[in-house]
Amino acid sequence: MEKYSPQKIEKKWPSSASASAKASADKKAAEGKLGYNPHVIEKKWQDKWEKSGLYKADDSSKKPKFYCLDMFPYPSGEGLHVGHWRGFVLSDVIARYQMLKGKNVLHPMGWDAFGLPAENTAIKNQIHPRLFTQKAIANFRKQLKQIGAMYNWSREINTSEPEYYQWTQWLFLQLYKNKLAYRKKAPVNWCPSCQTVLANEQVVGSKCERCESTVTKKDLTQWFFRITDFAEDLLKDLDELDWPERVKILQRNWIGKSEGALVKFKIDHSNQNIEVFTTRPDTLFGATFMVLAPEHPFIEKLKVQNSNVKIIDEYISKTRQESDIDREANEKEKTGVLTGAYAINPVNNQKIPIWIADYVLANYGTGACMCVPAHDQRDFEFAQKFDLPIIQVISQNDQQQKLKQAYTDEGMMINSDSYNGLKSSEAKKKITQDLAEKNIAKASVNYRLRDWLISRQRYWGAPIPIIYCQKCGEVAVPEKDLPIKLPEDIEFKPHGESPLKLSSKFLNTACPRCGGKAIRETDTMDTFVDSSWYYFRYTDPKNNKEFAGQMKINYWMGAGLPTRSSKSEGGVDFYVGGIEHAVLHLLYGRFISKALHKLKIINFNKNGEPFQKLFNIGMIHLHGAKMSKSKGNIVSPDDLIDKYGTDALRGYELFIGPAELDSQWQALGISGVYRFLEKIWEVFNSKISNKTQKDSQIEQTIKTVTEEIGSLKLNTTISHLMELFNYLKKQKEISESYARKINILLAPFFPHLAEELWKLQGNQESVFKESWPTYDKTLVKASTINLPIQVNGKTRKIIQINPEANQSEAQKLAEKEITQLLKGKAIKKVIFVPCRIINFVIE
Ligand code: ANZ
Ligand code: ZN
Repeated sequence: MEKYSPQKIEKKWPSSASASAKASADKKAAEGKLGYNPHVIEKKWQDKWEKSGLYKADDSSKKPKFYCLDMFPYPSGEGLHVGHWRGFVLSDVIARYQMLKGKNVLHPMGWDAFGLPAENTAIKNQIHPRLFTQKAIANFRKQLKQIGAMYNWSREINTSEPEYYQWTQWLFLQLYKNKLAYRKKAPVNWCPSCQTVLANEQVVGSKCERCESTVTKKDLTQWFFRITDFAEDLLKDLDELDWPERVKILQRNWIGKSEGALVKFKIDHSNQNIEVFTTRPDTLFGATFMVLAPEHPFIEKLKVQNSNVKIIDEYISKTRQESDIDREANEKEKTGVLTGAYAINPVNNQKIPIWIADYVLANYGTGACMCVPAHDQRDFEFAQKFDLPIIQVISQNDQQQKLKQAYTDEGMMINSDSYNGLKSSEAKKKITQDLAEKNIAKASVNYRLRDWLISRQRYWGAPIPIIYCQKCGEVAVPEKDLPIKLPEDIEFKPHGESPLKLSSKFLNTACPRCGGKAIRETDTMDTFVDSSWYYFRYTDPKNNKEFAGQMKINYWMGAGLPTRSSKSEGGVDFYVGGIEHAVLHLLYGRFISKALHKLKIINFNKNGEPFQKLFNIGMIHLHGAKMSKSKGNIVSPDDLIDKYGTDALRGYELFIGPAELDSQWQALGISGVYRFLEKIWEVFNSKISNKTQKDSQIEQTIKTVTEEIGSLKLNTTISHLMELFNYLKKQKEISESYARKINILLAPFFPHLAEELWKLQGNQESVFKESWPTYDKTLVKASTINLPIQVNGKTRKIIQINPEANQSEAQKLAEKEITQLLKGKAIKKVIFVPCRIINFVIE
């Protein structure tokens, strides 16, 4: 990249404008034409837009609303790179398009400013996290303003400011009052390097997500949010959302619903039972041993009359070093120890040995497992290693086979007494029923989802508003006393306990109930709590009486789009962010919104779903790796803007590839977009005339661009616009009326250039006050789009359909295509998302 040489560059050009861009502007100047000069027009319009308040969302508008949201960034010291920019550009195009479609658009920005990274950087660089964060925010804000995005900056929020976290604390109190926040002692994931507890979600392959140290276990009293109360709603309401299927799948797997039964096994020579959870009661006759998790409470009782005590203790202490993820890993060689005790299989009274093994987890099901090596791969491996009997009870036909691995499919029952010959799926019901009559089994549902561990022994977060009184015990801070402010002068280096413990001014307080001596909770909240509700705050960011006013929530989060299916209408209309938030943030956000909905604190829609439509932006790669600071392959937008201007960079970010896919950054790609913008400039400055004109190519482009914005195919939109200008360049003249339309068409993508051209055509008002152009239907080809037909969420066929087709038209066509699949099946529900999918939910 060129170096800064002030002598060579005129005032108009910023520091390192590219030689070619400058040369071409010079050439035009010589020809007496005013060249395309992004550096002058971009800054000018950014200032004007800000001054005129063009993008201020109006809370009391009668217009329909459109809430367009970017996942707010965590302000790191590194600033934004072009990979981050991609999502911000995309959402801005949509926000501007919706504005031109006559919507009252809310497009806010703010900072997810609390959290470990800021604290760690602060510790490393010996600077207070608040100072560090403020500096990083100032840089981010500057960078984001350069995008020329229509952010409503007057609604900026910062989660680390008391004006914000007061309401995070208030949220905690609402959950606490309603028993959705509670404390318990639990083995937690502990990062020895960050010196803090991590949520399961923050442990990646048994390593700390942040610092990659190996995570260990520690028993601590911790605060939890009862997200498990919402497991079923979080699962079932996913169906109605206009989200990428892969995100839904990730959430479904995370919630992990399993239907099965609890079965009681008697312990031999004892009057006690051990209960197991199984998803396959049909395999009971094949259960040849039982395994307890090393943490299972029964083990203490067993040890009393056991000669194996030492071996058992050693084994247990070894497993305590391992994370659940390690313990469950398939590749892991099976280990275990015998307890010496036996259980009685309730279906055939067989004595089966009880083992202890780490592959059974303490906090899933009952922490005890009936083991069927013939039909469960883990049990199969365990049985082979310890030479335990393998009895096949389900078969593809009705024959026993020599099994080389577990047979996990359904099939025909064998070796199972009176159940022989039944289909395994029937036997599953029947065995459960028969045992239920004898009070030995009952149907049961299990979720993998665990309650959300929200306490952190760290400084840079919102203090948990709880006080411990010597007399009254645990007391909630009264709402009127919020915020509980973070003390500023504090030793925040980690030492295993919360740094807040070291501040006696913070720690010691009076009990709000009895006035006696008390101390404060010193843990702070996980930053995912801050981001679980921030989208509400944008609707009413300055409110100091409520977390956000009802009316404003209802307007901005209410049912915006009339085409939505019944239940989860409303919420944020368009939410853009990376796939890395598929589980954590998006699940927590849904949970908190649903919890507030259930507590009747909000009611903007029927089920509290906060994000109607989600878009995952693909990542940008360079030199074969995802762009990131740690890979050292970052391209900063700042230098490119210096060279080519913002509009060119915006265009290239869109042009690089389908927005939902990962794409390769090409250093020279942006200069092609720059030349395209020069062409636009030239056409507008040389061809407009007052003749009247009908032109099918222009009409067609209006139609195509409109449809492509709707289906978010913005890379092809840019190429269609390029084709249009190649065409226009060959024309002698363009009518004024077409020029207006094309000018508006360009505006969402290249707002500065479009605004300037609009002005040059003699318009006084902003181009964004116009409405989106229409086209002459008689002059365009009828078009079709691809619509996937799904059955129970699985794509079965893709049909070509008119993009404007409504549900009944689409359904009629689709049903015809999949008559075979629907034959004899009752359709329970049809989910239709225009231009996206039609999904038949059948029995
Ligand atoms: C007997 C059986 C036979 C099982 C068979 C499976 C297949 P999902 O589907 O993930 O819910 N299990 C139960 N509790 C467990 C625990 N705490 N740790 C590890 N495994 C546990 O898994 C449910 C199955 O995992 C249960 O069904 C149980 O094994 C095992 F052919 O019971 B099954
Ligand atoms: Zn008290």
